[in-house]
Amino acid sequence: MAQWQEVSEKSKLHPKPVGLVLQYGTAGFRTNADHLDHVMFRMGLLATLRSLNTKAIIGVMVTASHNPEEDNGVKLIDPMGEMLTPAWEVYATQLANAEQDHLISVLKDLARKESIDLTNREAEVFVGRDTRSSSARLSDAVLDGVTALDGRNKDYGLVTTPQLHYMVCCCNTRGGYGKASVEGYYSKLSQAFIQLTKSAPNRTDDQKCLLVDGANGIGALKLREMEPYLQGALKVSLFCDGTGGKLNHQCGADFVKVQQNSPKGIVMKAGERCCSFDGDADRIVYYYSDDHGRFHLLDGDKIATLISTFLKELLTKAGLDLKIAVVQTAYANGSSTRYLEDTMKVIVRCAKTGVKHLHHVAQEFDIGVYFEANGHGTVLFSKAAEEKIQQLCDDSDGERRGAATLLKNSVDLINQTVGDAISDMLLIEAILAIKGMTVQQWDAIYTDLPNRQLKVKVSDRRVIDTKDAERKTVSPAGLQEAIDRLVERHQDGRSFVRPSGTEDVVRVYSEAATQESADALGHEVSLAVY
Ligand code: NG1
Ligand code: ZN
Repeated sequence: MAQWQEVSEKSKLHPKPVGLVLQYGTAGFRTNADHLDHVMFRMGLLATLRSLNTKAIIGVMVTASHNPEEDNGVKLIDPMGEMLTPAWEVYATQLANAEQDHLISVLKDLARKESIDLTNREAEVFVGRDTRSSSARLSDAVLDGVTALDGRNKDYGLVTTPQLHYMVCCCNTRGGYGKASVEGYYSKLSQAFIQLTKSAPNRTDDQKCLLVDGANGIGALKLREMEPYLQGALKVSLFCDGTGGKLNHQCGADFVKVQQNSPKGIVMKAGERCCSFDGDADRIVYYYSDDHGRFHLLDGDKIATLISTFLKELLTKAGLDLKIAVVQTAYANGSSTRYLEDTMKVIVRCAKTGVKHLHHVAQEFDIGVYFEANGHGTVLFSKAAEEKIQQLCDDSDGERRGAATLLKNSVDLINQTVGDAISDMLLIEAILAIKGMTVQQWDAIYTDLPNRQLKVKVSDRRVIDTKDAERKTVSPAGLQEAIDRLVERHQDGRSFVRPSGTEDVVRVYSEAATQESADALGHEVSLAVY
């Protein structure tokens, strides 16, 4: 078939380094940008086949998120804006690792297995990229892959990861989710934010101010673009905006979360509300410095607590009987889980690391609030929940209608396709405004247990196998028993280890009653892993 010949010819322009093996992990493919040209071309091919398979538009985002500038990566977006389905992650890995001579047979195999009609010319792929210097040429390689299989493409250029998820979802739901353009995204979110903050008429100018660290990446660019749409309802002071510093270097959500410190060079006044995006703006963390100059982090767990409390209170006021749950991972601070279960009385579930796992669990509820501790998360509303909220807006009055309207505006403000730093930030700002809460009051809802995250380099991280949403190890033999013995020696101790899905390391997490104890436990467990 001529088509295969064309693919074969074009693939020679994107040769695979012999022997290079990569895996489609929790965040797609991610490695040094110099090793990714063939992967990008092949992901263009794969997205085209997935589009034919689903008869819908598929997204391809070129980004390595919080990784260093030298890295890059790629992830595919399925029709409703969600992460690529697991069976196709396997195909992605097979395709990326096929040596040049085997590429066509791997593709043919895939097409046969999935009964893909290759005579169909209806495939369409949306492509977006972050601000890395390698991203433009790598996204061109994706486009080459799409055209090699006669797919149509739309290149959105520089967009945040969640913006591309939003576009894919908008088009596949035929406008039902919003207008599929960056302007459509800005308008939808801004309108919802402005409506929500109208319920907080006494906001002072001080309360409207927010310091935002854009990680020197795409989030900074897009937030600046969005500002006029917000019509002064939020006053952003943007730093790490990409004009001077290097992407993710000593700034950004991952740096702040892991270092438990503010971005380098930022001057914070005591009590000032600050937040950091990551390199593709799908994560956010908040923080402030107190009167003694002490740094306080409000991570994904604190965000999930604030949002779920707000939504639960509105459900009560609206008299809506909807089942709300919070989905966390093993990295969630023990204090947050205890607070949510014991004080807030909401259902809490634990999922494996990687938002696709959390997303899946959240879909089981009327309202599923999911956040990784690192600040990656969103809220999902079931169709039935959205309909009930809409109905109440139309049919009720007084306090019930007021609460239903706030719920409706929250639904519109939230990017339900994936964690979104801009959307999460606006929701948090609106909640704080409506509740008249300072960042300190939000922080005081519960006190985090001191914790530590460490990385251990081992010769093969895959020897570590886990169960119980990664909270226990099953192999190598004896490791879990060793961790249990170490944990017992620390008050409020908890620790677990798991192989990273994005880096060649084993991650060690520990928490305990004091920082010294959490650090010591982390160190002891690292030695047990090594
Ligand atoms: P790995 O490298 O598998 O731990 C990291 C984050 C995840 C997720 C992915 C994708 C931690 C501990 N892990 O995964 O939560 O965000 O990157 O970006 O933060
Ligand atoms: Zn990210």
